[in-house]
Amino acid sequence: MLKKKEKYIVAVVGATGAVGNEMVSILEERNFPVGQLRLFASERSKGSTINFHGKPVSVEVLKDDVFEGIDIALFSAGGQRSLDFAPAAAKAGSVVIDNSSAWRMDPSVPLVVPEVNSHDLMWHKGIIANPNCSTIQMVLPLKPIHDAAKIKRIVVTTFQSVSGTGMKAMNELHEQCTAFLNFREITPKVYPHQIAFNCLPHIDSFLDNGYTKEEMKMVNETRKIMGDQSIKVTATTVRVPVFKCHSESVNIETEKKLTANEVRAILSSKAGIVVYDAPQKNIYPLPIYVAGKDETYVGRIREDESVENGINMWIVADNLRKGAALNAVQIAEKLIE
Ligand code: 25A
Ligand code: L14
Repeated sequence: MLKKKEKYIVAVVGATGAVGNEMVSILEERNFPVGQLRLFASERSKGSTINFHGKPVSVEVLKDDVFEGIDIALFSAGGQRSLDFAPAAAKAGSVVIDNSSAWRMDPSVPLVVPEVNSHDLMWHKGIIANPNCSTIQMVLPLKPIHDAAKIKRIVVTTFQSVSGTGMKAMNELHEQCTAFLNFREITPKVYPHQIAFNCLPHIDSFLDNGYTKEEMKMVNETRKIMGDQSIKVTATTVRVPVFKCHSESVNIETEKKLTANEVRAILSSKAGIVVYDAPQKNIYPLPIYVAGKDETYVGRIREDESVENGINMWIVADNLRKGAALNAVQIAEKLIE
């Protein structure tokens, strides 16, 4: 467990990736009490450096025996690395905050969005899981609505940016757009189809039930974070040619009736949420404006006229920040509070 200190030795595993990079800059921005920063990636990145508070920090190769003395280890190097190295880190006394899906549904691992269920941090045993990006931005506004009116069912469709897949996918979208506009041939590499000027109803791999893993993560993680197995969830996850921010069309049915104005009032007072909802003035959340922001933006709040107690809304958040790196750093902040 973490002992109270003035400054902590913090590691970022997968530091050269899209999420890892963001973790380093968020630790700096929020002035997290870092005594020493250790950066890890694969052999490929050996010798490269990343600046932290104006000073270059060298990237080291990840090995089992590097964790001695590290207080907090933020992992974002893919699921396999988390399975392979998080237990060794926890055994060495580090608290691991893991961004992959490897440990999320393990009953001995808390799955935490600080604004929603920071109480679950109490029972961690060395590994804490950071939820899926699409799930984080959905449960953040839905939890206070659930507390007020009990959500019975959620129907969600996502519009997910390519940065969720990592740096390679961001480069691929850029290259395909350039190729398309110059009448050059496009050869997909990261995704099974062209992503430029297209939408792919396919994120992560397909399961026997016809859903993707990403869709089932939204179902199972939502229930675990909200602490309510009775909530029914169905999801369709779609990759869109956007660089940063995931958007979501969310429909909920509640036990108690809520008007659109009541929902706006509930959400307006909550930390981490911005109600951005004046459609007559063309005001609604957009990925290009929410990119780089910490808050989750909610708009297009309206009553679903096809059912008795239903609400529709449009939710946008920066998937690399609240969806990944920021949420992980906020968990670390709670731990040292
Ligand atoms: O293994 P998985 O489960 O399939 O998942 C790996 C993918 O998950 C992304 C990650 O993006 C990667 O594409 N990812 C991780 N967490 C995520 C999250 N929460 C997530 N996506 C969404 N949500 P990435 O490429 O941006 O970051 C990868 C980071 O992990 C480091 N890493 C990889 N293998 C490692 C390792 N670290 C330690 N030990 C290992 N064995 C990786 O470091 C990076 O920091 P790197 O040194 O390998 O990357 C340096 C540059 O090389 C590029 N690159 C990555 N893979 C390849 C590659 N270049 C060529 N060929 C490749 N196969 C990276 O873009 C990086 O810039
Ligand atoms: O479970 O957009 O963290 O491809 C990693 C990949 C979330 C989605 C996870 C993507 C996923 C992400």
